[in-house]
Parts: sequence; C-alpha cells; structure tokens
Amino acid sequence: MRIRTFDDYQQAYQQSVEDPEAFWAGVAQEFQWRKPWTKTLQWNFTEPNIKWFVGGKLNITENCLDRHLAERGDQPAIIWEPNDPHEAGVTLTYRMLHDQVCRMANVLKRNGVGKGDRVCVYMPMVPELAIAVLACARIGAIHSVVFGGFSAQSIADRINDAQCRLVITADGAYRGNKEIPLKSVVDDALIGCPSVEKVIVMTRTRTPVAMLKGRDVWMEQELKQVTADCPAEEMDAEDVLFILYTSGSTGKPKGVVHTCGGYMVYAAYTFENVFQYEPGQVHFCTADIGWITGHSYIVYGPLACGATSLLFEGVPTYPDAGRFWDIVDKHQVNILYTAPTAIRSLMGFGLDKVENHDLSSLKVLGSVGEPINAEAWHWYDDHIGKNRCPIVDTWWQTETGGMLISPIAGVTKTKPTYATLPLPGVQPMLVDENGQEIEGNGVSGNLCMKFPWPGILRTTWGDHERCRQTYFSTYPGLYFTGDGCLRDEDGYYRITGRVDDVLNVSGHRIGTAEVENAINMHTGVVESAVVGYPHDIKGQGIYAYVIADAMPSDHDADLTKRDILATVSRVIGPIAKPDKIQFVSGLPKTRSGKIMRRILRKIAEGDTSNLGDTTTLLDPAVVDEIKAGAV
Ligand code: 7RM
Repeated sequence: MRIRTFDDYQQAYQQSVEDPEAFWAGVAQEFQWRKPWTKTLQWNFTEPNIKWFVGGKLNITENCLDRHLAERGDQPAIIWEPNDPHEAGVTLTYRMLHDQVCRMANVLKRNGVGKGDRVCVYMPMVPELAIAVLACARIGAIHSVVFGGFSAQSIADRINDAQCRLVITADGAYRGNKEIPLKSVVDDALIGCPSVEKVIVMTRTRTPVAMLKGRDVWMEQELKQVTADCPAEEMDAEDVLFILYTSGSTGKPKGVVHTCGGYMVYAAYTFENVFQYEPGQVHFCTADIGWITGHSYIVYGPLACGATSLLFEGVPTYPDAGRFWDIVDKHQVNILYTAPTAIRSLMGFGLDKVENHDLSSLKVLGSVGEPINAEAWHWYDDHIGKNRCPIVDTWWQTETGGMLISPIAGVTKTKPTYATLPLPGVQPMLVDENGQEIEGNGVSGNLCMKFPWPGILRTTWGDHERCRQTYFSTYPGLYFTGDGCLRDEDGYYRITGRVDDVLNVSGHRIGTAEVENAINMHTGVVESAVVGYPHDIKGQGIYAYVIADAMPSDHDADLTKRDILATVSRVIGPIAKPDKIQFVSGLPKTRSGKIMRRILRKIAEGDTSNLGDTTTLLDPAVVDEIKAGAV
C-alpha cells in the first residue's frame, strides 16, 4: 500500500480510478475493524449521499491507541512543548495516552455524556485537548472543537447549532505573552446556551474563575474519581466522529460533519504517504487543533499511524522568532508542517534566528492553508530544508478531511507554488462558469471533484440542504471546492485562491458576509462591504468599506474605527478584525442592488487604473469618491 516511487504512485493512482472500491478496501484493511464492511462505497453527488465501508464497525481510538500498545506502548505518542520554553514539557507514550484517554472518557460518562451527544471543546493547545477529543471518540460522543481565538458569541452560535450537552475548557490559555481567559469567555457564551448541562474546567493558568455549583466541575478532581478502564464504544463506519465549523460565502459558519471510518482511513493514508512517515520519526504540525489541520495531522492521522506527534502551545514569535527552530532542534523534529503565513512572518526576522539552530534532523517540510508564494517557498527550501528536504505543498479543505492535491515527499517532483498532482483516489476536474469541463493542459478554471474519497464531508450539521446547495449544486454531479485552479503544461495543479466570497487571512477562513454582519451590528453603521486585498504576511488582509449614518469627522473617524474593531472582535473574534476601514457615503451597486465587489477589490488592491465596465452602476460617481478616499 505504501507508495515509495513515482511508479508506485502512478500505479496506485490508476487503480484508485479504475477500481476505487478495491483500492480503498485494500487501504482500509490495514486497520482494526470490529466487524468488516459489506459494501465499500455507496454514493451519489445529487442528494448528496456518500457512505464508505458500509456496515463496518470500529472505534477510531482503538486504531489510534489500543492497536499500538503491544508493539509501541512505550514510544512517545505526544510530545508537548509549552508556550514558555522554560516550563517543563510533557511526553506521553502510547500507553500513557491510552490510560489518560480512558480516564477522561470515564469523566465524560460520569457527567452524563453518551454516544451521539455533542461536546464542545474550547481549550489551549495542551495534551488535555488531544485527550478530550479522543475521549469523546472513545465513547462515541461527537466533538466540536472551537478555536481558542473565537468570541463568546461564536462559541454560543456553535454550541446552539449542535445542541452541545457539555463543554470542556480551561481557566485560561497562554499564547505568547498574552493570557486568554477561556473560562470567562465560555461563561459569557453559556448565558445563551440552554442545552449545556455541564462544564469541565482544566487548570492551566490558575486565573480565578467562576465555578457554578451543579454545572461546573474541575477536570483534575473529576479524574480522581475514575479508573482507566473504558472499553471503546462500537461505532458504525458512518456514525459521526466530529463536527467542525467553517466559514462560507453566506451566513453563519457551517458544521462540517465527518464520520468514523472514512475519515480515519483517509487521514492516516494521506499522513503516511504524503510525509513518507517512517516509524520513530517526530512529526511537528504547527496548526491549532481548533482547525481541521490539527484534527487530521496532529491527532488522528499521526496517531492512527503510530507516529510521534509534537503539540506546541505557543506562537512562532515567542519568546522570539527562532522558536520553531528551537523546537526542531530540541526535539529532533523530522517532519515540519506549517503555513505560508508563518514562513513569511519568520522570513522578516532575518537568518540570525535560524542559523544558531541545528536543523539537520528535518527530512520533510510541509505547507498548508493558503497559496505559498515563490519567495516563501524558496526561503523555506534554502534556509530551513537546506535544499535537502522535499517540500509538500498540500492543498485541501475542512470539507475534504485530508489532503487532496499534494506532492508525495521525495516521490513527486515539486515545483514552487504548485500543489502538483492529485493523490490516489482524487479525481479533479476544472470547469468554466457554465459548468463545462475544461480539458487538456495549460488551462485554468474552477476546481471540482468528480468522485468521492473516504474523507469527504457527509453533510453539514442539522441542515443537509445547505450542504447540497453549497457544494453540490453549482455544478450538478460534482463537488465544488470554491477554489480557482490552474493546470499547467505538465498537468500540475496550482491553486490560485478562492473564487467565492471567502477570505483566507493568515490561513484562517473567514466569510466576507460574516465580517459585514458583525460590522453592521455596530451602532451608527448603515451598511458595509468587505473584500480581501493582498497582504505581505497574512496572504490576504481585510478591507472594509463602511457607510455610517453620519460621515464621521477626521477626529471621530479614528475612534469609530476602533469601536468597529472592538465590535468585530466581540462578535466573531480578533482574527476577523479588518486591517483597513474606509468610510464611504455609498457603495457601488448595480441597478438590481448588487454590490460590485470587483470594483471594491480593485480599489483595495490599489489598482484604480482599470476598473472595468462601470456603466451598469446605479451611481457611477460613488466610485470616484471611493477611489479618492482609499486607505
Ligand atoms: C486545510 C485548510 C481551505 C481553503 C482552500 C484554499 C486554501 C488550503 C492550500 C490552499 C493554496 C494550499 N482547510 N488552501 N491549502 N490554497 N494552496 N496548499 O486550510 O478549510 O481552513 O481552508 O484554504 O482556498 O479552499 S480550510
């Protein structure tokens, strides 16, 4: 099953297209199933209805933990590096992790959680976060991890959408030189969350917190009340494993649903092959477990393969911009998987921060989350990989569960800025505006998939129609990714960015509509329009055009802008704060009332020379005003 050469890749790819069921059955067979499946795949992309390993029974934690005990019970499963380099870290062997997951699972049971119940997890990047996630999976509870940078309002929206019964959190989180009061944010959220019965609170920062009798319990005390004996719940391959909320072009974030069997097989298969993972290697994925990258390539993929996964609590620039390299050196990291935004930011601090560290343990470098520009690619290649580590530019999405288009390390010839070729089982297709397939090479179009892979989303929580509408209706019979893509003369794929109203700011997915709604909640704001613009470090920055009920004077404008930022922070979280705000008296609208974002994007980019056709605008004069006031 393991791909070692380009020939292997071509063979695997060919089989995966000619006989996908046999191909994936072969991969899935390597895992531990309580009961084998009876049908490998049932699908249609119209409803959509997608089922992998039908009738198969398993528990993902048996595959991530129990299965490894005999052979590598004493090997590190998780190495934890704290925010403060002077604080002692933690290494959990597979045996220790198994023990702690079972204990935590028993704590959940004691607090009324059972199979199918939803649990919200709002935690710092500590081992207990991975343990909490796995404990849910152990007993068949569905986890919904919310990134620690989201606001109380965002947590409340997610909890209510999934009707979570319990929340797992901590008193606070350390991030660089900041302390985030997680429990206090949860308390604010829970004012509007009647479904939540219990809150389990871990001690991390020992910030004083309110503990409500009957609702809030301390994790440490709960753990004293349980044993480490917790048989895994038998799950159907298509039972829900987790929900993860992600932004789209309209409305509130959607709860992307992944199921036990297919997701496990896909996360593990892609982890092992793309990174060419070898037993004993240390894998360092710098993402937060609050995002899909953390789910698939810190927790499930590596653990399903018996790997050692490094979990880092802090940020790349604390205590200084050499922190990643310090960690690589200290823990002899073999695989480093990070985002272009981190690379670009660290590039700016110069080579001194890199050169005093031993990076010779590195074997493979990965990139994810946004397009990687050539300059960042080369810096990564030259100064981190020293031109001896393949770079895998992995393209995928929350909805895809795992990587879809990516080089296989050392196997696929790489090309800067290209995600290169589809992985086995992945059948990309480029289409034009009218849904016509664009064939041949040296072309570009909208990126779709014409066949399911085991990690594809099954639905969006509580609203299957929204799933159909968002991903399967634009081009009937296809899964639409929302990305634009180029296929060059060699058949290599290069992702050019979103073609919908979704922004990618420092690798975080943010819907323009979400930011607009938040801005519009600010008093005095009549209307707003949000677009992205190129940003040297973040990839994209957020530019907001705002109509206020009275145009603020220069003095007031600055204060009002800060108030708007505070409002957005409150409603969504600090990650969605606009980088630039421009007050305008009107927005460029067509006669039918549609905002012409194309024009606003051009102005935000600073390219006002050629705004294209503006004759369909209701009031073309507004464009001149906006151009003149651009910030
Ligand atoms: C894994 C993740 C998904 C969106 C996706 C793209 C963009 C991700 C790359 C990329 C160019 C890449 N999930 N994207 N990886 N663009 N090259 N290697 O990021 O759901 O949060 O975002 O991110 O636009 O649609 S996500």
